[in-house]
Amino acid sequence: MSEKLTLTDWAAAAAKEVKGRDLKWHTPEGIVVKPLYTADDTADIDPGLPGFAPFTRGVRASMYAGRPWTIRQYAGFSTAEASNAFYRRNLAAGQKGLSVAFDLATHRGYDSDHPRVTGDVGKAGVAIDTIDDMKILFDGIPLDTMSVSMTMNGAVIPILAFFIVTGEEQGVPQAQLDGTIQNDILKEFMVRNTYIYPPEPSMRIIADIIAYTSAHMPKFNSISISGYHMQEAGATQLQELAFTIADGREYAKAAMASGLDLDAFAGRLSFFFAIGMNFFMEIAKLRAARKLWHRVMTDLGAKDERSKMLRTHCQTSGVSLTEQDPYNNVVRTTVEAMAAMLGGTQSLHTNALDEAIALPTDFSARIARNTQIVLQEETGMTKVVDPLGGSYYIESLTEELVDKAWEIIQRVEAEGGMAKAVAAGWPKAMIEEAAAGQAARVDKGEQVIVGVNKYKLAEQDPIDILDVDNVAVRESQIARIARSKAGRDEAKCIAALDALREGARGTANLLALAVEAARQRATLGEISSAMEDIFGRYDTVPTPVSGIYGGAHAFDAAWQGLKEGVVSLETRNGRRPRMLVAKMGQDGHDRGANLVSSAFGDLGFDVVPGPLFQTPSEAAKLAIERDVDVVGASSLAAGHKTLIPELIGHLRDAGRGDIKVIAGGVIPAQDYQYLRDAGVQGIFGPGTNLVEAAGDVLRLLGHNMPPVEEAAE
Ligand code: MLC
Ligand code: 5AD
Repeated sequence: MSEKLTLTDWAAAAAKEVKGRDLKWHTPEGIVVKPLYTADDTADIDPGLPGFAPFTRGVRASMYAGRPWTIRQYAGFSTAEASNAFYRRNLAAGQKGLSVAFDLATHRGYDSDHPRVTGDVGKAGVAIDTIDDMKILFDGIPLDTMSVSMTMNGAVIPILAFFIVTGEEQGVPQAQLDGTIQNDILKEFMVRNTYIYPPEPSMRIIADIIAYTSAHMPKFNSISISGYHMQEAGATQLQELAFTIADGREYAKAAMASGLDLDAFAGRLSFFFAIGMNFFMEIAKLRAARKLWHRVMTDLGAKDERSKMLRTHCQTSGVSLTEQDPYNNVVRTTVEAMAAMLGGTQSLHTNALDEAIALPTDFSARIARNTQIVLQEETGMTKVVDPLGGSYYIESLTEELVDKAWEIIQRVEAEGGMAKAVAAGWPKAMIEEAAAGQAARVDKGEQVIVGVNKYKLAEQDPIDILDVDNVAVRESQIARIARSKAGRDEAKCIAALDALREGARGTANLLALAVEAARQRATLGEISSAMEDIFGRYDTVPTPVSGIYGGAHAFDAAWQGLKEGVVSLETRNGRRPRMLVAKMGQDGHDRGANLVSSAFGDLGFDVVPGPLFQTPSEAAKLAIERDVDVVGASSLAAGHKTLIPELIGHLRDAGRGDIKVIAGGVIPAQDYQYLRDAGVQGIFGPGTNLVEAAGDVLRLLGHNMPPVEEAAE
């Protein structure tokens, strides 16, 4: 019999194998992951049982052995007819729940005929202007049996009202409507930016919706408290976890403050997380989230155990996917989907392989959907509940995340809650710093992304992508708005809108009033602007972080060369090169724009961070007023073919065709020539290395730069 081996024996053996190299992994969360976990790490941990408090191992006793998670693919594009047909095809092919993506005009409360949204209609989701659109969207889809999620936060009141009245006109009473509305405004102010009203009335809207649904729609999830977009914006998993739970706590408190009993609504609060490539961290994150939520709700005084169950949807990470060598995305999404299921999600969206360039086609959507079906039906992975329960590593990582997130949640509480923290801006700044750090690691090759900074393809064939004919969609929407208005009783419609306006001034339930307006055929834009008349529309100016990207590159020769280039331009022109980073249309995805502002600022550029939601003419005006040398237009929501040529037109009309225009973001290779013909002088797609891009910009501004060496190689 050999002696019992100890950890010291293992450490000696491992050290010998790697010649003493340190094998600890310092994650962006500030967690030090060891190369080995043993029973010593979990001696004090009792994860409990699935279906029982604190639900670390899952909210159901039988979990997927009893019923697998819902395959719920988020989708929507162009018109209600096209999206309805797409949903029906997907349901016939094995999808189980619906999840509606609206276009950005709808998100921001504008009808399709509004002049601010010409580039956005039908592009990133489906255009919904009237109850007639909503009825077409769900035509032939029984709302009493199909659960429907709607990702809506800004224009929640008209959208939910349309949904309720659509049910009504299908013969489905409100009490039977099953689904979820995202309705999470705090993360909009933090990262996603499709808000309409200022924070205070926005929080009131949420309380009104929770009050209405808990009284009339017992099967409906009143909110989907979302961390997803934080991770997309660059948050670490720890930040995503902590801020999401803190947001949940804030909403529960807001609803209680409006007079509701916690247990009357808490069972219908729901969550939404991103699942990225850090496999075990993601599994631990979902387990930690459940344990934390149980703690928070117990603290707030919930009595019913159902009130303390964190039920969640997950979506595989969009930002983890690449334009380069896009078939790798199928592999990434599979790994992420496995993490979501091993973490115990209730519902899942798997991204399509063309994610980094366009919305899914039938082909890419099929592979994405089948990724889940294969996991559910071919692998046997659903047969055992929480199969990683008891894993030394997973259990100890779960606890570490719980403890670290709890510290952040306590800080939020100490400072008066999440609404105050969001107003103060520190969570957003923390996320942007994490994003800049991550971009620097990728651009320096320290964090590998296959096909982007390592194992690059010499040449890449373009793949077929979905292209929405935005002009045609807009015209057909405008025609339908006119028909809908022509068929209504104008006086009744005006009275309903007046009542809504009065309600906004007072304390009546806004959703109840909007349901009446929807019955009277008021449009989405009319309902939104009735409330805007009282609440106003919210605006912010971006404040890019500084020093993180530049700091990470401080000792790189290429970076130094760029800084010298900036200085030499300054010497030649008598001022630093000046760049407007423009965001046009209703596209609020500002991670790219903020990163560019921040990195170019670190290089010494004079950066003008443009406000969100400008029209092309407003962006041109700002560029001229600030006398910039170059405008960098960032586009992530498919408006580039409309908005950027218009911007160039306005600059030329004003006699400032000398101001150079470059474009960056989600721009498919198929569109490059179109943009070049329109006068765009540089195009930077997803996965662009900012050091290389800065070299290109300096060259464009007339500096004689040698090509920057590939940073990653
Ligand atoms: C589940 N059930 C079981 C069971 N498992 N019953 C017995 N045994 C088991 N093992 C029951 C549940 O209790 C429930 O009934 C019913 O089955 C449905 O299961 P569920 O687990 O609640 O799933 P689901 O209906 O799919 O709801 C999941 C959810 C919900 C609670 C997370 O909120 C949801 O669907 N969210 C989706 C959000 C979404 O799609 N978001 C997209 C964002 S995209 P009962 O009666 O208890 O309810 C985005 C991108 C962008 O945001 O644009 O930025
Ligand atoms: N259809 C399908 N997926 C979409 N996404 C956004 N809009 C749509 C849409 N209309 C997905 C992408 C993105 C995330 C926010 O949601 O994966 O990363």
